[in-house]
Amino acid sequence: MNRKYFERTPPSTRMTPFGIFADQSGYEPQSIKRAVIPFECDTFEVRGVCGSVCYSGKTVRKGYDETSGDDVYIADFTPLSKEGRYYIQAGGRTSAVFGISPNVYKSVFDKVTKAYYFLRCGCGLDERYAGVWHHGKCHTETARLWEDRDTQLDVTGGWHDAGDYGRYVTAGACAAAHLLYAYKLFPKAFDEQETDIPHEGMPYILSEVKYELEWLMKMQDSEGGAYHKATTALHAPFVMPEDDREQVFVFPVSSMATADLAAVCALASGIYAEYDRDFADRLKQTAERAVRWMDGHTEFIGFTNPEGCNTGGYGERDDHSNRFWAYAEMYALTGLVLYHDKLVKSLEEQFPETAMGYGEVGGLGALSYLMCPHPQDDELADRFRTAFSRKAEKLKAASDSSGYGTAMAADDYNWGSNMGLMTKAMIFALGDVLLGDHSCREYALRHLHCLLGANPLGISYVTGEGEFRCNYPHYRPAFADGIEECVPGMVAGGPNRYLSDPFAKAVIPKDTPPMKCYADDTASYSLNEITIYWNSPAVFVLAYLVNSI
Ligand code: 9MR
Ligand code: ZN
Repeated sequence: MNRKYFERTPPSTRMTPFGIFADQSGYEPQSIKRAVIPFECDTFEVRGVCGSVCYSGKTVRKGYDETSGDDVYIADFTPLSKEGRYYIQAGGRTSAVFGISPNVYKSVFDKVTKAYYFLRCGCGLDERYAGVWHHGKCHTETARLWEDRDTQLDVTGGWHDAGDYGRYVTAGACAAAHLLYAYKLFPKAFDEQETDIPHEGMPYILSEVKYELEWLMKMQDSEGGAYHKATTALHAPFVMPEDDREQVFVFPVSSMATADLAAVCALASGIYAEYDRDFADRLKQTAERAVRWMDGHTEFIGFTNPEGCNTGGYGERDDHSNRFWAYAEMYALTGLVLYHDKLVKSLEEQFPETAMGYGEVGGLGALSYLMCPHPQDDELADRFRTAFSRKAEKLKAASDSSGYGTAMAADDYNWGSNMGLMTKAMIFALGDVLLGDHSCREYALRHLHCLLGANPLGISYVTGEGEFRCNYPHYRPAFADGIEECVPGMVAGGPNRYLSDPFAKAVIPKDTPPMKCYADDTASYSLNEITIYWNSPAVFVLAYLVNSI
């Protein structure tokens, strides 16, 4: 590994210069506006950037908050609705500058969406679209099957998964599905998206997701199964992607990858039909071949890394939720009773029916069923609606009792906790638009506020957004390009109380409260990596918020 990587002064010693924590993007004029003050004080002021006092109020003590270890006081400035740029002042300390404006999340929405362009593999990034972060073509050579090195395959394209340059089918299918559902539910948000990428006569987001779908389809073998991943044998050193010239291998088929491929291709086929008939047909054929493979392989075929390979495993304990999701999407696409029967049968197995992550995908299946244009079994639809509404109620209660306003329990601060934060906000978005519970919007916002700076470290977990933001993610190009400012729009994994890498163990004291177990440092892969499926829930939530302005 690059020597420089170890010799650099750890930026994790960078502390927030602010003592009061607010959403650094800001607040919509009519929304509830609260900042967190983690020290005793009675009054606060909100000042315009020019220094004039625009609002003053009394704080309310919320009490001791266990996940942060802070004694929390709330500064509520909801009545201040005038557009502008502000900061809060109390007890001799200040917050970062934030905005109040109707489209205050538009810019961060554009950034987290554009992040996918920066993660493209195999095409090179044009200066016209990528600005200073342009770079050459990567991973363009023919791959070889891990288990039969003489067999060569073209699996170029898709997005790099994360800080590493691997490409994994389950992770890619999940991220693409989040983006496709964001588009399906909140199309208006993408209508006006000005983000500049190569367009294909379809909305911006669909052009971007198409890039991943083309790759996903290449990962299908001749029998319909999906290879689990395409990566080098070992993680690349901290070099630019085009300088990673090791052989790419394609690893064996797994039943999770095959089911997820079927699901996402079926979902996509319905969406792209309006713009590109050929592409939609190819997606449908891929999905059909994958479900046929599933019918012929009812046993679980998992994945563990073979000896000699250390890239991501993405193993799962079972494929129950994956199969359910696949049949649900096939039914939504075709309306065929045979798929309805299969999805009902798949529910004989136990799995969480509201889960939205890359491992458990039951929530995506339930969402598919609820949005399906074909006849529904009332009882089943009710079951899914009830599951979502119970989940939302449970999360609301947790959020109401938490100092920083999120439904995150201590144990939720694990690897990639910002995915947990944003998938909870996804549940609230669905509670609002699917179940008609409009009180959910405020809860979704609270989770976004936490991501964007209303947290005990006073940091925005999105690169390029906010006055004090993460800038040194465990993301190879961010280190190797030599550019001080990180590519914008990347959501960092976030606090992880389990401190699962040597750097985290070395710099974070053991008894640190879960919400403070974070360091903005390239070296820490368990705290500060980025991934395509940590960004995608944020895109979903922001699309929901931007759509309803
Ligand atoms: O998010 C994954 C985490 O739960 C695992 O413990 C960890 C170790 O296997 O891997 C994480 O996933 C990584 C994947 O394996 C490779 N790409 C980056 C992912 C995020 O760190
Ligand atoms: Zn690449």
